[in-house]
Amino acid sequence: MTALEDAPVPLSAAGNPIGFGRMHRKEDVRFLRGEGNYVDDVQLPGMLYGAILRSPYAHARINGIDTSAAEALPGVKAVITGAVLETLGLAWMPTLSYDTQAVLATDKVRFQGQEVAFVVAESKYIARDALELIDVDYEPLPAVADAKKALDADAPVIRDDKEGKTDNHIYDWEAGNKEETDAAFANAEVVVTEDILYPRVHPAPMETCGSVAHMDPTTGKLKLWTTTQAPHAHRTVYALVAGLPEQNIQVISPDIGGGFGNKVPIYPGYVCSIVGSIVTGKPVKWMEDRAENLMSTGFARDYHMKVSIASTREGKIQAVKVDVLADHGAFNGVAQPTKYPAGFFHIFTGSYDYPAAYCNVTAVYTNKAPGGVAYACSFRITEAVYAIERIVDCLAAELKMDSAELRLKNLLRPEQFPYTTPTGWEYDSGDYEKTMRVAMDMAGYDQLRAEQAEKRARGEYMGIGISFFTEGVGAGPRKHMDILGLGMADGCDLRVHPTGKAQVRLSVQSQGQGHETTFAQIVAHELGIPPEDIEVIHGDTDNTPFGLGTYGSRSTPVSGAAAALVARKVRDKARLIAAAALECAPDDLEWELGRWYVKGDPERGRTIQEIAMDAHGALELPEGVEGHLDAQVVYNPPNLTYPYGCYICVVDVDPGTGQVKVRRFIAVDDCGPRINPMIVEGQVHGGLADGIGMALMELIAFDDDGNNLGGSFMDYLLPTAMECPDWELGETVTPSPHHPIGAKGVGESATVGSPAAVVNAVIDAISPFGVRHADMPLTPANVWRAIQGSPVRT
Ligand code: PCD
Repeated sequence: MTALEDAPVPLSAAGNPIGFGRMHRKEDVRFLRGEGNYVDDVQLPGMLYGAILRSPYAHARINGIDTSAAEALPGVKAVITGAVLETLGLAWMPTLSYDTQAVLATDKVRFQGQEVAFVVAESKYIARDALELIDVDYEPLPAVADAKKALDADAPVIRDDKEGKTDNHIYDWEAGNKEETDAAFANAEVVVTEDILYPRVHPAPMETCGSVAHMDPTTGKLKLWTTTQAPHAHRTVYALVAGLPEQNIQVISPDIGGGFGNKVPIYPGYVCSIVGSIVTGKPVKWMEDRAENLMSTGFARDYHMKVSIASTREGKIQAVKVDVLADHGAFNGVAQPTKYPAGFFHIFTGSYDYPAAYCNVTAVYTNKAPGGVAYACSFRITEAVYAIERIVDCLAAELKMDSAELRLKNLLRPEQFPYTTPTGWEYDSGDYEKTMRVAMDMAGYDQLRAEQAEKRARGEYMGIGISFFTEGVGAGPRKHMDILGLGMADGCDLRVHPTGKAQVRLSVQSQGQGHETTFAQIVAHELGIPPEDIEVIHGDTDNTPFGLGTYGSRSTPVSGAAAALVARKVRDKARLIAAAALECAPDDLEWELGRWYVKGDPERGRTIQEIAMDAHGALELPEGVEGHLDAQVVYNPPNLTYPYGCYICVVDVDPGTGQVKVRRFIAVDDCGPRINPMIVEGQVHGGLADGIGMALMELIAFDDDGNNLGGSFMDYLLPTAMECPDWELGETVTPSPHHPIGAKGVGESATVGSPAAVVNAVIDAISPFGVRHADMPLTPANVWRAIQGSPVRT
């Protein structure tokens, strides 16, 4: 399959690769001109505007809500409360993890920023003014914001709405073999244990969440434009929850200004806009602002991990175990396959070869916003990679061994693939050492270490951090994976028009990653139709086949496979039609890109465009071949794909201020063949910036009363170009053996792999002060405190 990359790809008349290659993004024609069409751009005649009243308290009983003054404000059309929703059976909704979540609070508020009432008015300003006229009688209750206190006997019970619930425990879950792991630890020469926090962070997409709902009172059809990464799954959930007939619901996900997992859940605001439209008979738009997005929509991580590693004195790893306390906030709103309540966390064994591993995860409710979404992470793999890559560095420090040498000693070897991990994953393919050597060569690893030694002697603190990660992306095989009972297979339809131009309909939704380009390239690669002649249609449930949506980097592994296979189906049909036109047997035909021709007589052939016309024209088609040139498939992946990579980060730390400067970042990714290398590099750039943000500055903190201290971009810091070095990217290409084009997902790789490299580099820099670990974010204050010997531990 490497040959794919090497083979020269013919160019179309427009200069685009007819197949894989660096094609400019089709969608940029509108994005770069500011002409994208986002939910907030939707304008409908008679449209009204919604706004949400949110709780100022993290925990309080609601004794009453007086909406009369708000209702009396001119321009207000409706004020909806939990009590109103109760009459419709909609005060509570299911989460994607089989929990329940309040749409509008009825009994209590359980986190600061929780939805309490929804105003519908003629303008968004009137709607916001009306919020101030709603009088809620709150009775404040003690709050628990610290997961470690959530299971204390005297902790307030948050979910007393659940019958018989007397504590804040959600679930216990385990993976791996406890006995074997304990035995390995009991006999180990070296054991290192560290408490490692992956703090709560937020996906913070550029576009916040929102929706426009229009329930047509005449036809009974609900049209919902909404910021969703999973339009089909959302439609089914609305049908199930609200009892609306599914064929009467059309979910449209237009251009989405970034998702990063934030737009996978169904939020109360979406439901309120629907109810608002039902109540008023008019379209209702609801768009949250930045503070609302940061305070109430799906957060990520919040994993308190106790990680232990056992090894020989020579550095051969023997076992790893992890104890996790997972903070889920007030409602368990995680979106992930049902069978795995802790997501894919049990991939924490990483990229190394050892026989025993075990983890157990205990999840708790706290008075914080719900979520636990897979922010640029295939269901908790970011936490897993961080745990193993941090503890391997701690082990290197303990053994006084170079961290690259320790990794090289333990990496899985190419002949071990397909490799089954001690916790049950089957890695499909990999040549890890090769990738690591490429990264080390690009970095000039030995010179960097020499430079570091020289600088240390002068009292300068330079650090080198490595992270080697393996991800499992492309959820997932139906036998193992569903969300709310919906299997994770994806449909794809392809229609070639009489003139040879095509439309491909996807079940997945793009939120910026370039599907309109890359899926056209996949079809071009299989059929030889120029990518500019192929329109990619997505994000509208009335016009696309069913599928579970875009997250966990699943589009290329699942829908990308579906697109390749549907094109191959069309190619097979085209062969039968070409044979009829050429008056020969299908077996006598040979394929070259864009054309079937007669074996041994290459002049005699039909191009795919000619075949398309034949398929719609007067040509007499063979027995059993229907007219037209189209096909559809539903693809159920046999396994996940396992992209991987090696990242090396170089930092300089100012010990006087704790300031970290990321000087270099080398990222070598292996995601199999790259459909569009330029898009892949863009994906990696974005993820690396994310990683710097999480490692060095992003944090949603809470005070003891549950007040959110990260509710604006003044407090919740995002990285800018100033904090990012010039990324140095490399690649190796190891195809997935089970994917039709060998491609693995890559959209989240850099976010998953980079935080550990940055933190490892910072700790390496300040290790002369005796520091072995400090928690993210490594802000100047936290680094300074770590240097002083009292790292901040949350
Ligand atoms: N690719 C290529 N090649 C290969 C792979 C891939 O070319 N081999 C490309 C494709 O096609 C696309 C991209 O790249 O275009 C990506 O891919 P993937 O990996 O498959 O992924 P998807 O599914 O598509 O996507 C998703 C992701 C995610 S998941 C996230 S977070 C993020 C990423 O994506 N997000 C975002 N990226 C991005 N970008 C942008 N711009 N925006 C956004 O939002 Mo999650 O779970 O949701 O959390």
